[in-house]
Amino acid sequence: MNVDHPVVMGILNVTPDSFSDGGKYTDVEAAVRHGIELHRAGADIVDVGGESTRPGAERVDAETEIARVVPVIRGLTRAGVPLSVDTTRAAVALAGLEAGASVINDVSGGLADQGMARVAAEAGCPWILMHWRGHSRHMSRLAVYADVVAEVRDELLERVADALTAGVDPGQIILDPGLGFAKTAEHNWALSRHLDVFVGLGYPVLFAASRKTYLGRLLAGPDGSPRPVEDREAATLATSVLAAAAGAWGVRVHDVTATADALAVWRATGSPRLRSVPGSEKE
Ligand code: PMM
Repeated sequence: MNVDHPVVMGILNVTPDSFSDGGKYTDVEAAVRHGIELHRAGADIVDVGGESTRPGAERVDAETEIARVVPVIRGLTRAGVPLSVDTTRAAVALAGLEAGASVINDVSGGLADQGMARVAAEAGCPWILMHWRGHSRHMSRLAVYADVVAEVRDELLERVADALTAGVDPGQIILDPGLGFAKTAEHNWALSRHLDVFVGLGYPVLFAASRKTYLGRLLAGPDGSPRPVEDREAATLATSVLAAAAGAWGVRVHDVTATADALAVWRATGSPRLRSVPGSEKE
């Protein structure tokens, strides 16, 4: 299936501690219900994650991650919802693919688990390679760049080179600059401003700003306190429309209904290009 708007990836975190939806969908039925709602609201893909990557988050083990995501992926696959599995672990990616997911969303771009490239190469599925420098617990220490746009680009190209060496086909690769992952607010703005640099690399680009801390900081109240997570939606919509205009392949968001509305306006106004939606052929 091709769509004439950026692919909308709806976020479904089956975690107790993700920054926006943590704790809401820890039981399988509620998670599956929400995933179906996201799809009906216009999500082309639903991204199922079982480990929080919020700054400072502690890791969970692979068994816990698998136990969280697999039943939800199975339930959503039965309902015909195209899915990605959001994980840095090869074992979890494999379990997610076997349960019905058709895309690997790896926030470490293959760095966290050397086995991920082999899983992606063997599955032949789309693999989202996000820019990453280390696990969430200590990533804020790694937010040091002389030229953030050039360094993120070059580090992503190293991830691509490793993936290709492992036998991954270039057509499987989707890039993501990794907003908020070892990035300060200034770094996120610079990457947003220069999204064309990433689009120009020739791979589809995913933009994932939804409700992130830098938007809360931008919209801080007079006392300097960041805008609460639930009140960052209008700012998120602005980022999605700007990313669409800059040529992003997709946006990863919490509020799919609002995003679909905003992108409908962009589509009616602009000059849309077709994007293919992985996994949608199953429907
Ligand atoms: N951010 C989060 C989780 N997964 N995946 C990609 N590809 N890009 C991201 O920026 C990204 C991600 C953390 O945010 P969440 O708690 O809203 O899922």
